[in-house]
Amino acid sequence: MPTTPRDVFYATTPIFYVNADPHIGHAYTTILVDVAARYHRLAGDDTYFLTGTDEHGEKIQKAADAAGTTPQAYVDRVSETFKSTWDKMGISYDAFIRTTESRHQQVVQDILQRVYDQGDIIYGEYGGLYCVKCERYYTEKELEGGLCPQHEIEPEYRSEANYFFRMEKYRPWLKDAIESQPDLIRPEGYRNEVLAMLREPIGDLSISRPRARVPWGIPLPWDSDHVTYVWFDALLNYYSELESKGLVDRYWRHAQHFIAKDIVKPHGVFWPTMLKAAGLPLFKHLNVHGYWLSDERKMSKSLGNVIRPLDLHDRYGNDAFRYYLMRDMTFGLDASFHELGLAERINADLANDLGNLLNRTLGMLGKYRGGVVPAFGPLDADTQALSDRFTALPDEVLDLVEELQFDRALDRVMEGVREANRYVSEKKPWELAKDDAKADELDTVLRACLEALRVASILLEPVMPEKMQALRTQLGVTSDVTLEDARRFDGLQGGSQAQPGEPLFPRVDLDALKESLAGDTEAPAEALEHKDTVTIDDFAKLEFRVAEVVAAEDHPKADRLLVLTLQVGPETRTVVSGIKPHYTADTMVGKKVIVVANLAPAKLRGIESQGMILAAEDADGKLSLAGLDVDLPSGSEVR
Ligand code: ME8
Repeated sequence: MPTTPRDVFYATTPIFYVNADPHIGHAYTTILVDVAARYHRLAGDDTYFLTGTDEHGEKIQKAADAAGTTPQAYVDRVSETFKSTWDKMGISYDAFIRTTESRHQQVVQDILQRVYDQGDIIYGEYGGLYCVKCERYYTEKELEGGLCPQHEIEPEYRSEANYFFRMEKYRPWLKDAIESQPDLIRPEGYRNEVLAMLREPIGDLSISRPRARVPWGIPLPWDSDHVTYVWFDALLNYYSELESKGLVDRYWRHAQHFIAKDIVKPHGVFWPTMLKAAGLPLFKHLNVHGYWLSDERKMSKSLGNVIRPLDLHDRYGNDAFRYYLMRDMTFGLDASFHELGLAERINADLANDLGNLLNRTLGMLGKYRGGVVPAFGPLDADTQALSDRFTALPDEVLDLVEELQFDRALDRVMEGVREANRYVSEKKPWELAKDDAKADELDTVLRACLEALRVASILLEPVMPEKMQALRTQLGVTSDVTLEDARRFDGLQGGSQAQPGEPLFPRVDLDALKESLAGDTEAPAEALEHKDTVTIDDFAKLEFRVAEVVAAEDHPKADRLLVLTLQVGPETRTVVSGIKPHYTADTMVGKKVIVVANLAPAKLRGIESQGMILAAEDADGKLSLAGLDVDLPSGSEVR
């Protein structure tokens, strides 16, 4: 029987920029919201899960130019890549919004007009330091060593006549709102970060760009010479989705945004003040997680350390990958992504603890009871304790999920599984099986293990949807389950037949993995140096791009090195190159070169090089840069 919903859960991921394909950072937030949504659905909550893509702005326009295509064709293609990646990964989103959809644009224009009419948008001149990759101005104080803290690039000075949203006016209100609602921004560290921003003037927010410079955006309804600043446009997706579908009353006040720490300011400062000015209520929570680091650094295309989610999903299976991401990150803190860590986690928790309980239980059930699920005999104290532990788990797990402690929620279930394994070792069913007088006791032990597996499978299903259904199929349960089914320790049908199958989580061969990981980092460079043959797969790992040298200078600490600033499509990066005896700094500017774009960054005499440019060398050591026959835009791929 359908029950009345316990609660309402409206959850959003950031809408991702379409200037690059999805990496595991994007996958993490999306999987996280998927997991949260699945727990809420399991609890019977009225759940709505929104994701999508952020498709306007200068950065997208530049990426489209670099790809030699129109912005619309470009955003259509990359948005589809995001969508199909999430589909392949079984993400259960209820809606996928694109900011180029007319239903979204309409809501943005309506809200802009409303805020303009009430006098909260004014026209003025502004100059400041702007990071194109973040699409926002930075104050001197926010920069680290003069660089954008997110992208480690120097912001450019810009001054423009734009429309401004009178954000500063709402600062006292926002400070009060955050102070009076301690869990509005969670975890606390990020709440404090926003409160610290609000201790000083936040200024007014430039919310338009001249159309002559940035045509790719939503025109301001009262002045079509200007388009809407991408953040003002993008943040409104969370609301336009509901507004355009008549769902505001049902979901808006339950909104929970999930983001990483890179976009705390737009979400913690711009967004609430925009809502206030538009006369709309605040969201319920802003939930901020940390970064997945690769090589101990934030993953980014320009640093060449991006991990692609589908590679891992293909290699280890979707569910094991999801389990690792959820188990190995504590919400709010950074975590390091290591393939070896992923494999070790699979072996320890999934193959050893859970897989072992399933295999030994079904093995014994087959051997001693022909695979037929027995009824419980009398419950002894140990079995009762196991039952108590498992029936308490659903509430514990949901409470932890509510507090965003997904890692602890999973660990609670796994502790239960480990406890069940200990119970088997102590009860020694193989001994009980030798004594006919202990048949009831044996039934009890087998049944208790089957029930433990069933309950664990329900509570782990939001994280591992396919494998946990497969697990229950092996137990002989094929019907849908609810949270209520997890609250009982007698949910199986006595007399039903188990259906043992393939092991759910094969062990990963760690030695082989270590060898291949060591090989991965050395193979391409070494093979090229020694002119060994490489496989097509090795070659496909390298990414070559056309780059334009926009600045060059001598390395301050090395005679033979030049420090080049390259424009690679929309990205700017630094490459340190040993071409100096043959090319001087001033002759390099303006040249088109070919760069190995996904080389791990390396420091050369104190300056980090984010790639390598190609040059031919003759027997006398004379160099000639590899170039293009016909001029192509920077960022073009070389295959
Ligand atoms: O900022 N670790 O889009 P974006 C964890 N379009 N999460 C990561 C991550 C990492 N290393 N890297 C990225 C934008 N993410 C705007 C958002 S919303 C109205 C507009 C995830 O494509 C994380 O969720 O740069 C982060 O906040 C988001 O990707 C940034 O995605």
